[in-house]
Amino acid sequence: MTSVRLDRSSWAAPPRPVRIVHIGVGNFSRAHQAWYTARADPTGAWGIAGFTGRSAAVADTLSRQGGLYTLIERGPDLDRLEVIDSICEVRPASDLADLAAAVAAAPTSVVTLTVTEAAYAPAPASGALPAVPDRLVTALAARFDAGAGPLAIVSCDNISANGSVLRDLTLAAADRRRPLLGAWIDAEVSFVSTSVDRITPRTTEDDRRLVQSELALVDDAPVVCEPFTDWVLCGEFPADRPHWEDAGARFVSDIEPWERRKLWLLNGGHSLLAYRGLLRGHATVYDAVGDHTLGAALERFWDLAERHLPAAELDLNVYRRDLKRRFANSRIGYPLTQIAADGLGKLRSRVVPVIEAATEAGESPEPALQVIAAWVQWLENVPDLAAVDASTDELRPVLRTTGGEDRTRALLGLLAPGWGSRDELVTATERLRIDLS
Ligand code: CS2
Repeated sequence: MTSVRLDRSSWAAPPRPVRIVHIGVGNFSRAHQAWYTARADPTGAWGIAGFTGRSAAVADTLSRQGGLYTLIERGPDLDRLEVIDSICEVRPASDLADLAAAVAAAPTSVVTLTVTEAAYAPAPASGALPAVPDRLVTALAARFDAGAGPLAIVSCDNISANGSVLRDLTLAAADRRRPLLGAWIDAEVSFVSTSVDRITPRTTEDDRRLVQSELALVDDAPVVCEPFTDWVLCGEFPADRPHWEDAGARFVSDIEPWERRKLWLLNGGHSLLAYRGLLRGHATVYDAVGDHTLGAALERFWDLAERHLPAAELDLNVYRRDLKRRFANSRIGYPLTQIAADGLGKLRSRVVPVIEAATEAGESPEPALQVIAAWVQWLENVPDLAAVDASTDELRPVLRTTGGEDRTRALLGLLAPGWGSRDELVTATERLRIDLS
């Protein structure tokens, strides 16, 4: 069978008009928000202009393909392939003038972001604000100057109260820039908090070959994800938005229970399996969850977390049962190294709050503390720190100059304010670390 290159010349529908700007085009946003938009809007009224995040590599490839790519939904038994056409253009993050122009354009009503947890943290040494809100402020200033009216900014990163955190950072960055800008943002720009969920492993050469053999398409940028997907949103859309609910998204008045359920149970569970699994020689979530010791540790962690979630509202039995099925999807092969990366930023949202909730209630946090202990032990053996954590500047001095309990203390100090001086937490973590080593 002859294959054709996937690009706009082989695609019947015209490019959609841009009404959404996305910052951080990567595999996850293409498996999630871009899929929701394509699914919710089959008539093609909503197009996305994408800007890359940390890695600009995908910009060239996707641009060559006119933004088109294949989404491979990988179930336990079969793959379902579909070409997604909601992204119309993709540019590198460095094109700040283009970003500003896209956000300032009157038809743009929504800006979505997937920029990773680390992008929301101020620089450790200088306390300087992170770069993403600064870029956002440049873009919002252009919209203010253009008189293009209100819009919604939708954070889709795995941190709690992501919309509110981004709002505070953006307003702080705006205040430093121009006096009236902050007031305009406050009045006209809404920051929507969301909980996002879809397991999206890295794409492999086999996936590219699969697209070629199944669809006769040469696609250099397919994305693989599990069939499950979830999106919970909370906040106003002062301009317009796609009917994402038609694709299954849920709009709620209080995001906290939903984001906690997802961050604590799924992401926290992932990190437990990643650090403990890598220490035990496993490679994927599927391998780790099948290890009886880790399966039991996961249940204990979930039991602890569940005691601090509003059970009635969240249908936790069903959620946990589904999670087990999702983790046991052998065909996803989700690499533990992918989860282990950027632990400092990730653990702050997914494991630290569980430990805090347990200690405040006078319970032993040990089922959650083991994740931190395993992270500390895993960091010990990482050959190239820069390759596994964006917070290298914070971690490197600690890893270079300390060892044993001092190192554990220093790492806990980085994870959460005051933790470095909580002796009982440091001793318990160090004891668990030694058990895992
Ligand atoms: C994972 C997440 O890599 C990780 O840290 O825990 O990417 C996880 O797969 C997604 O949040 C699932 O929605």
